[in-house]
Amino acid sequence: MALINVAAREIHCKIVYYGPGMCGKTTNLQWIHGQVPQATKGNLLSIATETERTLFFDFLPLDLGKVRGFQTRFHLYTVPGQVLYERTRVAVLNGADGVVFVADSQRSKLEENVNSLKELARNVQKQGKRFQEFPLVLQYNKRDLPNALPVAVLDKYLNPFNWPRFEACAASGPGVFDTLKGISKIVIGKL
Ligand SMILES: Nc1nc2c(ncn2[C@@H]2O[C@H](COP(=O)(O)OP(=O)(O)OP(=O)(O)O)[C@@H](O)[C@H]2O)c(=O)[nH]1
Ligand SMILES: [Mg+2]
Repeated sequence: MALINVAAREIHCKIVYYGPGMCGKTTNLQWIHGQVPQATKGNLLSIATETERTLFFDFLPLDLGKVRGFQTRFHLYTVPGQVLYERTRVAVLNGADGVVFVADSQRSKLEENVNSLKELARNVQKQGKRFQEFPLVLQYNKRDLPNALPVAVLDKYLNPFNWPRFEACAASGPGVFDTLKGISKIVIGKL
């Protein structure tokens, strides 16, 4: 649940980027960090192995302006995507106000995407929430690659509930902010 500090007139929201290994979660945060003005962001904290795979999470604090006189502070997190880190994902997911599920559009990654989404559903349900009603947007990343599946195919396998979904190339930027705006709108709408 979002943390509301009435005295300081601040709302803190936690957004988690979830998805299979190497789908581009960290790249999303790096792009956002590279684009937003200094005054509105904190430092991007990344804890990665030497191969740059996320070990625990990446963290980026952002100020997204005012909602009814309250300053909204967004805390963006990524999870480590490698299968064996599920316990870390559960911990990072805890208390999330919204999730961006980043899918890797490549044909060879379809099964990994499906498994990761199923795992997410399980973990949301374990927190006592209904997955279908959970604030979530999908991002189909790596649209630039020649082996990217058509969006209609990804929709068929990954979007049973018609979540808002965005095509992106996180490495070069297109779609990254549309995705962030999409989830922010949903999270703020729920406050
Ligand atoms: N071609 C292409 N490559 C991308 C895109 N987005 C990310 N990548 C590359 O995919 C690789 C993995 O990206 P990361 O952002 O580290 O992936 P991650 O989801 O954080 O991976 P884990 O931390 O291991 O879970 C990197 O080499 C990125 O440069 C994209 O839109 N297009
Ligand atoms: Mg990462």
